[in-house]
Amino acid sequence: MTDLFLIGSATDVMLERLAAQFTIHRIGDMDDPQAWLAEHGDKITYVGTNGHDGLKPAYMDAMPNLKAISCYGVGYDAIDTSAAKAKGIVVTHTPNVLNAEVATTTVLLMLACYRELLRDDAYVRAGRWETDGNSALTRSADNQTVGILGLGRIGQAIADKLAPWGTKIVYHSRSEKDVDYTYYGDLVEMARDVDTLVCITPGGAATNKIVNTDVINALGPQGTLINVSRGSVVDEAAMIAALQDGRLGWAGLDVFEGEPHVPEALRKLDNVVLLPHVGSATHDTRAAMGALTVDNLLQHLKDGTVISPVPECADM
Ligand code: NAP
Ligand code: 8YV
Repeated sequence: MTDLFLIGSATDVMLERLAAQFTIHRIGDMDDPQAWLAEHGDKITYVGTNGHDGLKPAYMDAMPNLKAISCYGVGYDAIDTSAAKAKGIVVTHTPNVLNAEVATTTVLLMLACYRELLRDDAYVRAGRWETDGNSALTRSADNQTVGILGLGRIGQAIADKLAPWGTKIVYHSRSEKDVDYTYYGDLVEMARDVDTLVCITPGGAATNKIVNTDVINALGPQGTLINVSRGSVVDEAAMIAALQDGRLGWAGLDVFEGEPHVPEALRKLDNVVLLPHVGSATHDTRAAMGALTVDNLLQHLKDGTVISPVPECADM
């Protein structure tokens, strides 16, 4: 049997399919993974991991015969793809199969912010409807201008899902796309012109804190910030300060800088909706992501090719 090093969680179906072809070594079962790899690393030829945990450079170095890393997720900023490619290791991920789910999560966060879903749920539970009468009015989510930061696969799915709300879509990315939406080369300028800014770029150095104080101030007191990309994309301290002093109106967040840690100051605010990075976390979508994660490994085992390499490894 071929040896697979498995990082993070996997569904039962994934484990069953993997166990039929691989001897699985789960990092979660190891007291000291680095010490385990020092002894056994040379027999590992495949790694299964996810977008959060990635693969530590020291672990990659300790697996001299590694052939492929399969990432259970589309984002792979926690994997050093340049180092992998230089060693001849192909990296795969799970694009497209989660587009619709992450778009649904985005719309969910946006609607929850606009219609004060959490406030009004708490109002009913506290019995205040009976004692205090109707709760305060909210903002309509109809006919808003939404700026998408990163109009890629998921960004386009978000734009599609917002169409029934009469949304005007504009976007910012490094390059202009062949679409009918207005393109902004300047993120601050776009933030100034929109009601809601949706972040859905990859994480990593190129997007680190690109939603900074200037962008947040431009979005303004009536603005809503939705982040479903990576916590690193938004300057979290600047965002919290702006939410506290009213320079930013609302935030709907699925991702955080130091997740699973969410700053106490953010948890105390009532103009935020907070989710524990569940953008793609439904049984159906995780099944599709899991199937692609395993399919990539099994295909490589069979004939040395993969189905969905990350762009950097597409020519390998
Ligand atoms: P994608 O198709 O590659 O789209 C990414 C978009 O971001 C592209 O339009 C790209 O356009 C733009 N972009 C990249 N770097 C940029 C930069 N420095 N400045 C501005 N725009 C930039 O990726 P996807 O499949 O839509 O996934 C996007 C990301 O969503 C993932 O990488 C992951 O971080 C996140 N995600 C989160 C969850 C969740 O559970 N919350 C789930 C899935 C994915 P240009 O190249 O023209 O700039
Ligand atoms: C998952 C994600 O949380 O695909 C991504 O980039 O962030 C999410 O779908 C994660 O990768 C699954 O482990």
